Amino acid sequence: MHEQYQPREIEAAAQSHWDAQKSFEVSEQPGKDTFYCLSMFPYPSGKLHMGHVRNYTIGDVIARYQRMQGKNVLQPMGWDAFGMPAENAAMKNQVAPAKWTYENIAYMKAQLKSLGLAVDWTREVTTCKPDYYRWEQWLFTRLYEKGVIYRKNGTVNWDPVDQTVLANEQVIDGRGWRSGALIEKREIPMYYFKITAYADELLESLDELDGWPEQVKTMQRNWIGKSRGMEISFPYDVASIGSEGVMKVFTTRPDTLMGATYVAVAAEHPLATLAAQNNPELQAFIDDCKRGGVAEADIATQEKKGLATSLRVQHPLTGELLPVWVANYVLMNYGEGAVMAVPAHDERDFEFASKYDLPIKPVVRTSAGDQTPAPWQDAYGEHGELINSGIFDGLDFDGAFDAIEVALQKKGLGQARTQFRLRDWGISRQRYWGCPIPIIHCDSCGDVAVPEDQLPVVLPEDVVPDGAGSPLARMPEFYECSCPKCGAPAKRETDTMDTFVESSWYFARYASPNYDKGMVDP
Ligand code: ANZ
Ligand code: ZN
Repeated sequence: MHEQYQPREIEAAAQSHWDAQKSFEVSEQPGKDTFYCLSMFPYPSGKLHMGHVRNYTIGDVIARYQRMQGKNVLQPMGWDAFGMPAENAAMKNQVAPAKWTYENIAYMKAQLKSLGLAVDWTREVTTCKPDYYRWEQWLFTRLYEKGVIYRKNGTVNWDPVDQTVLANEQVIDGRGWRSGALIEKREIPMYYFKITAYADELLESLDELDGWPEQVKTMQRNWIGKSRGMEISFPYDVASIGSEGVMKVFTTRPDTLMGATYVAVAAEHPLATLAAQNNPELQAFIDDCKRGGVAEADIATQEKKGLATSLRVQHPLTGELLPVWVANYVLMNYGEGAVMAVPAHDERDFEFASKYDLPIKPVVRTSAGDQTPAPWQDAYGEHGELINSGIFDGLDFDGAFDAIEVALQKKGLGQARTQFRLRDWGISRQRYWGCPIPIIHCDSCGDVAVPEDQLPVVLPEDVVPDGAGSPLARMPEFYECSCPKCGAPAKRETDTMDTFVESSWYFARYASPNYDKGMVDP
């Protein structure tokens, strides 16, 4: 025996023995307990880094331990092989993303193998290969026909110099990473997965997830973000707005309705646009708000800023006229893009009202029992007994919720509703190195899903992108086609899917990676 551990000799011998024995190849064995040890598959970025080694070693320890317990253990490995880094490398080195990716996979696979992981390599999946992504396209067409995937306009970052759409991470301090040009927001048609239709199901299923850390489940719950509240309409003051209509808000605190002292809208709200028409200062403020980052976390922490407009709306119950403000803390894509502001009981409204000297009217008795305004230090956000609220005085939160709903319903100005924070998933990317979206655009038939017998829509692999938009959009040999419905000349979609679509289902493909009659062998 050697004094010292000799990894080259010992491990090479063990590994060639495992290879010869097919030690880690698994098949179904009725009666034997099963264990699926799934580690997140790597992006083939070039070489393994210590993070990979750490991660896959942990998985390997678990897999081997379970094997020693006598279980039939599946530990697969594959490649999350589409994505932007391959395009960036392609531009830098003038090499096709496909070639770069396949070379990285070969290199990293050799490295992974030298680690001697107990992986069943016969189940390797590579997401940029047609035998994988054809099933993703197949799923897309099924979901599209069911209406679970639909098309609508979405906002993208547009680089006016490079004439291309940029991913969020390619925008640095509001400028394009290559051109340095100021980025504009543009609306273009994109495809969406209707995940909001499953919001309740997703939320309820979290309760059934055993063994997951509570913080992770909480993060998921907050991400789905279910709120019970009320949609309340504030009728326009015709004298200042110039037309009839209502401004809607979503609130989780309808019990504080009698304490609303102003309303605030997002910079993108139609009332903000209207108010800015002959108000250059307001227009400049709106432009400034639109330029800022769109991340909710940034918006929550930034300094609250706003500008008054000359517009007024009526309080839905008292008819009192309330001023309309444009405020940077109101998000356009949540609720109705507008809030009824109750500075006495909402933190953000309190900060704003204090700054701009707007009235603060308490309508919930604090636990200390005080009820008259004067030197308010902070918003009181707890539920409690209503005060200063006329006929609703004395009610608690639930009582007030119901009574105010009834009062609003009588006037057709409000009703209870559930609001989710979750958004539908926009999966269109204006990039080359991704799974082609299997849609054909026909002038007479509209958007037609590619029929099953024409799948896969194969991505040409010998292309070197140059950064000026997707090369597919400049390749007639790719996009020229005929309509599957009427046969007329038509145009193939040139956008590709977000690479998270591939990494959403590879765990299932590992179960039957070579099955060619469907996504997974039933
Ligand atoms: C009045 C009010 C009074 C509110 C009060 C809170 C406390 P969650 O729980 O996250 O659903 N809100 C509604 N739409 C908004 C938007 N587009 N941008 C920013 N804020 C918005 O939050 C619901 C609350 O967030 C709503 O209830 C509204 O403020 C605000 F004492 O309405 B509340
Ligand atoms: Zn047609």
